[in-house]
Amino acid sequence: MKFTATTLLALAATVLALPATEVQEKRQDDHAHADICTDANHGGFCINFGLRALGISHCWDFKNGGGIDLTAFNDHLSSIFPHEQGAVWTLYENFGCSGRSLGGIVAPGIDNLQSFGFNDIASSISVVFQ
Ligand SMILES: [Ca+2]
Repeated sequence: MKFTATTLLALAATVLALPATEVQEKRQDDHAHADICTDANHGGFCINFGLRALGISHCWDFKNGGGIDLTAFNDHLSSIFPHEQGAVWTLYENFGCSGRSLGGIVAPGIDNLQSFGFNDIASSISVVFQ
């Protein structure tokens, strides 16, 4: 097979471009997921909640907004079950990731937030990959 100079340059450009594309896709798809529930042990009302893993800079309030209504969880969250290994979740007492917090929540999660003095308290949430 015979390559022209143009073909070789095009191949080289393609190879060089791949890593940058992969990094960009990874960032865009950098979501973590967790089942969040209104009662202990996966009880009550649960949803599979996905959140961009950007830490406190992408704080999410348990209210109606951003295309999802999480008001049912505000001051009613009782158990949380992260899906991805390496994702570390934090719950906060108030909106805007403020007030008391309960961090270091990792898979398989917490069956009863009462054990950590955080039952029916959380009003916002964040997550990072570590
Ligand atoms: Ca609260």
